[in-house]
Amino acid sequence: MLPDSRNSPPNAAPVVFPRTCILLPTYNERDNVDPIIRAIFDLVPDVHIMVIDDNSPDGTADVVRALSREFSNLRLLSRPSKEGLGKAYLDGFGRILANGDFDAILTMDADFSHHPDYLPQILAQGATHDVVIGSRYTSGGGVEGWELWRRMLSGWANFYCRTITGMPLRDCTAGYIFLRTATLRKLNLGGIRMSGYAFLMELKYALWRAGARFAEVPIVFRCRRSGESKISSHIIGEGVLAPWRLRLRGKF
Ligand SMILES: Nc1nc2c(ncn2[C@@H]2O[C@H](COP(=O)(O)OP(=O)(O)OP(=O)(O)O)[C@@H](O)[C@H]2O)c(=O)[nH]1
Ligand SMILES: [Mg+2]
Repeated sequence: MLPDSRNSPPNAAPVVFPRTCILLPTYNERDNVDPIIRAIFDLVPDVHIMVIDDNSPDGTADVVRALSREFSNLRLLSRPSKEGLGKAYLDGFGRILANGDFDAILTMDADFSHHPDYLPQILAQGATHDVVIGSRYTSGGGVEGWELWRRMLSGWANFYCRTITGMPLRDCTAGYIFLRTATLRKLNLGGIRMSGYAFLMELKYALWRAGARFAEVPIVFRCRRSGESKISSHIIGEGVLAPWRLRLRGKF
């Protein structure tokens, strides 16, 4: 446990953060990766960051290699090819669990949609919860800059997922997630097969079924700062089927 007194009012007991490794998946995030790593270390210098890059053709990994000479808490997991968000995260989870040095993992996008400013609050909630979600759909949260179709798709997807699976979460497709490693160890990670948004639902569903204590911290999700989205019709299609697959799996 690492005390971080910068986030406490004078004379208050310091907020105690769990020892956390932030996983940043990247595919063609060359222009975002340097500023986001600096922004994270500026706010929470004691965390570790693992960038999980799927051999981005734009040279994202080279930027991370250069930065790792400046920041000793930064490492790069370089994977041979693009396999989707789910596979990238599972690879990162496996390495963190094998390593055993961390109390918690935090997943976040590298494009500033998940702003680092929320980290102190999410980590503070992590002291008393197994899972903390940076949530767009809890009171005080929101989305800025998305076209109408994307807002409607995301809002509908959450309502749909909650209704079909019974998960009592406001933001079932969120990717800004703090997870205790002890809770993650209870899951059969080898059984998690989905990718994209479906992976994010499957992970939360597995955590919920394992009895995890959840908190949702409101965040405003903003459009990516630079570069292109990797969302595709395949990712959306898998997301539409995911709640039904999870519900059926839960029954048998
Ligand atoms: N390692 C790895 N990272 C990925 C892959 N696909 C997406 N990512 C990263 O995962 C995060 C989320 O992907 P985005 O493309 O931003 O998806 P999104 O947030 O749904 O779409 P936008 O809002 O349009 O940006 C970003 O940091 C991506 O670089 C992948 O196949 N492998
Ligand atoms: Mg994004």
